[in-house]
Amino acid sequence: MENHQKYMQMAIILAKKGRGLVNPNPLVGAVIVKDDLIIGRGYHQKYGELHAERNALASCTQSPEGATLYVNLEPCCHTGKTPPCTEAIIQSKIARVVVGAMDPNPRVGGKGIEILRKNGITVITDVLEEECRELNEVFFHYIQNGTPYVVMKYAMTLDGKIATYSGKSQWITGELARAQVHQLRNEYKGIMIGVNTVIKDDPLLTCRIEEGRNPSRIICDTHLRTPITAKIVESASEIPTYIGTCSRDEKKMDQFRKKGCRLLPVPQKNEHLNLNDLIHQLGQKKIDGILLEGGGTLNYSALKSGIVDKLQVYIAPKIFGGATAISPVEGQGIEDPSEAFHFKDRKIKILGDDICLEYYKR
Ligand code: AOF
Ligand code: ZN
Repeated sequence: MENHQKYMQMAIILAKKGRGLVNPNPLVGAVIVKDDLIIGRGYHQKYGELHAERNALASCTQSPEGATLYVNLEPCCHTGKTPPCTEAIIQSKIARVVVGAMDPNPRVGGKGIEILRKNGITVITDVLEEECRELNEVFFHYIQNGTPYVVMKYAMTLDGKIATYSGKSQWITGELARAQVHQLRNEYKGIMIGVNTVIKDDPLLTCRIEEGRNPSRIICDTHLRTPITAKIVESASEIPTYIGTCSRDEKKMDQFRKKGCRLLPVPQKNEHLNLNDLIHQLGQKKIDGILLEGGGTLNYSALKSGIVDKLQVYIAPKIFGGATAISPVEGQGIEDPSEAFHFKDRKIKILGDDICLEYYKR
């Protein structure tokens, strides 16, 4: 019995070690197996450094000649920041390569596998393909669109509130859900909020896990109303901070620049800034994924402009009530249920007493 799935699972686990460190490149892990014995393993550790395949080959405890290499992404065949992995695989006399998902990077896109086969290497594809695609959903989106993958994330009560009528929101979910959120802040390159949230909550949006890294903060601020004394602004010299704005008040913009903020001039669309334009600019700045953390006005604009790729909703077993207590998506809303924003491919995670629902754009 072959253990393709077992070894691919190991490659995925290895790949995950690169989370937060390799953006905008993919998470890749590789395992080299000979006579059902693991003789090498490696993963892509840092952006611009050696790919998983080369790290695995370098770690081999015996000759990889005749061995099988498991890798969650099709090996590359181009010279980028590093030479093609296909070359290293061929040279090492690996006999067989088992691939999880094909690489949609136009510089690879099936050519990696073709080269391996031309050199007499047996290639097996699509092993745990779905898991491998999910692992790199950010990369797959970014390499094909050039814009960040946007995840709208919020936590609410059973009656759909994100704060009480007095505006207080700490805490809705339990510890497990909150820990997962910090994990996401470590993984996603960007975190986006609207100016109202800055004014109301004055958040820092940092990642509070050991050895984690902070995401770049992005404030959507049509009229440049962010308080110059906001914590985000005060910490902008240490943590990359972007302010997307339609304001052209150079004097005011300079005050923010002096604090280390990066201002992105964005055209206006209706009463708000054009989110599609903003995410294109962020894509050019190598921001491959964004956690959208509200508030309600921005969430509605994001849904309306079609930039939301994934929804992540945490639900806590509590009820706040209150006709004026706010909900996750505000704005004008739709008039008729037939105009609803639709999602697909539901996933449910249990986090203690809370649940986490994930849906994808339809
Ligand atoms: C990675 N790590 O382990 C694998 C990658 O610019 P480069 O040379 O680092 O190449 C990046 C591309 O290489 C990337 O977009 C993907 O298509 C391919 N595979 N990349 O960063 C890896 N296997
Ligand atoms: Zn490579």
